[in-house]
Amino acid sequence: MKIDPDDKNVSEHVQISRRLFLGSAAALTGGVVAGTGLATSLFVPTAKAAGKGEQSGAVAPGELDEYYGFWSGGHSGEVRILGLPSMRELMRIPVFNVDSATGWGMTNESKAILGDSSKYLNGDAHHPHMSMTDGHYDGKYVFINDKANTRVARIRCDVMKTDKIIDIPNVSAIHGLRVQKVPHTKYVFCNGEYEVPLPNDGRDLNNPEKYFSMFNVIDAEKMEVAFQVIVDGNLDNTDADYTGTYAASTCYNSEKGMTLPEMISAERDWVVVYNIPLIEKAIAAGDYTTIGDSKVPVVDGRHGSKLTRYIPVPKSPHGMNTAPDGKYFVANGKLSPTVSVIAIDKLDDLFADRIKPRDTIVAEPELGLGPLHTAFDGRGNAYTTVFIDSQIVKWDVKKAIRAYNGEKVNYIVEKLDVHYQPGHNHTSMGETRDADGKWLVALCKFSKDRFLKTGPLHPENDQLIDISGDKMRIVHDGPTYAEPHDCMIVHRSKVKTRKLWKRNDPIFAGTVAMAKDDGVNLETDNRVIRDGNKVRVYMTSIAPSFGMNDFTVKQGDEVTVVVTNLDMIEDVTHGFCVVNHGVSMEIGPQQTASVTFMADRPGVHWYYCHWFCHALHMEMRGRMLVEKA
Ligand code: CUK
Ligand code: CUA
Repeated sequence: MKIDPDDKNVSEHVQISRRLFLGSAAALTGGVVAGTGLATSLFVPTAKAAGKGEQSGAVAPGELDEYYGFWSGGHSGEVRILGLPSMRELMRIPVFNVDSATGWGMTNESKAILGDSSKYLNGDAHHPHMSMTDGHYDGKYVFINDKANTRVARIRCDVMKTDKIIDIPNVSAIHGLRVQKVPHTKYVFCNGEYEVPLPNDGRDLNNPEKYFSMFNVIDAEKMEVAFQVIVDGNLDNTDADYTGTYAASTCYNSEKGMTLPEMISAERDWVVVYNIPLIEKAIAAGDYTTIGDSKVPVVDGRHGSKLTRYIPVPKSPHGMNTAPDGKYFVANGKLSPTVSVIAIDKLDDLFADRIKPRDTIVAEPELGLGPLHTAFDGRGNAYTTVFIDSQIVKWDVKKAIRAYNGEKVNYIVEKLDVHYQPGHNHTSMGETRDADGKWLVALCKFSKDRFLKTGPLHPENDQLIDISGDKMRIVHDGPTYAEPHDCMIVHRSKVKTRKLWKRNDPIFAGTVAMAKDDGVNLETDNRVIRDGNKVRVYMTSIAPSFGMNDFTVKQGDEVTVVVTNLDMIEDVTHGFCVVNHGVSMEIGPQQTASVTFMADRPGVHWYYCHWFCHALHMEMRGRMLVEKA
């Protein structure tokens, strides 16, 4: 799904400097607007204009943000797009949830993408990550996991819609997810979190010794599981290196405990490191098995395997983060006040058994209580969230290494209070080679007193922090609904979106093929096709009317309505909603969308456009006449 930047249908973010324009206009009029509220707001320094450590989160009305933020929606199941630094919510992308506005989970196109899992109405989306080429974001896809129903989804960034969702077999709950960064995102890596019997078909029900987790590797383009790796313990978070060779996951339950006291009994758990080329070789050599009905090749990566290594680290680690210089994996301690810094250039020696697992650890700085995730600024500093202390701890990686080697040196640069209990944090471009050290977002799990009260359930608090200067500075509190676990911040130059749908878009290709079979030209025809008690209603839409003012069906018919939006104007989206039938869908300009429902009650049933599209939007409606059976 490459998009052609020369295509006129692709949006460019040319920032017309209204400030400059209005500023010179003000000069021409002798500064008459000076001193008014308008003039003041016009001269609020923006991210671009500000100097080091003085960035403002203010983006004036009409001005564009510098970054896209992709936020996971946690157990809301969706992905949200924010603009940074304003933290304005720009869009929601339904993924694992059902969405009333767009009809996601109701339309035939979305059900085809959801596949068998369309029966689930919930999801738990944690880790959104964009595809990369040579360690740089390439603007193609965003991948995200569903912990609740063990799925992985792909979002196409040209239209910002989910285009693939797959179920991961023989594992329970997909948690950590990252992309292969180098040479490009051929694979998406994701962790099965919980331990289950293999296959989980009723055998070994109460025999945890026979339970396992697996590391899952997905072919990013085909969206199929390429292979799985059985591991000891369980798996939490993961990240990949910048050579394309290694990926690493944290394990918080090396004990394979089934209860909380059992899970936290050991003083050390571990990081599992996977050697991807070795695993590929093993599979090519036929050195794998399959599990149950699944055809996915499964390799054994348990202790003693050539394909993995286990690096002991203190108690129940959580986050796993690769430094943008490609030198380190950082495993975040959670129950230990430390993070463990693993030197990636020592991993070849580890796999060759020239060194011991702990010899790969080059620093283990003590940061505070409950380190969960670490981000980087590209200037040698790391920023770790400490959950219990409610702080962001900025630390110097090189100094932490010197301290580990016995030197008396203070590696803590600054501790900043955040509000409150942060989980993930993320820096602008910080998970790529292009880490630019401008912004840090702290995703705080509690907001307590930061906002007007909304009853027992409070929003969370995503805080925007200016890290461009010597001191960290909070510039914005951003209330969010359950529950952004993670986000990523992508410079807008990396993202090119379409203004209109392409008529041959694969998302609705199935519907186009159905129309072709029915001899219907979607761009011109408004027709009803009866096929037994199945009725297909094809209509067009151009603001402010549908191509059909009414259609007639019989009680008991299964009705499929296909709407093709012929509008060619950017931002003119229509909706199709049938009153009292639980039917609703979005039809963007040049899009075709369809929905199937039962005409189970005789009578007059109005359908209407629910997307405000025109001065005569209220009049954009028609009748479904249902004859008595
Ligand atoms: S996890 Cu939620 S705060 Cu799912 Cu990345 Cu750490
Ligand atoms: Cu079309 Cu409202």
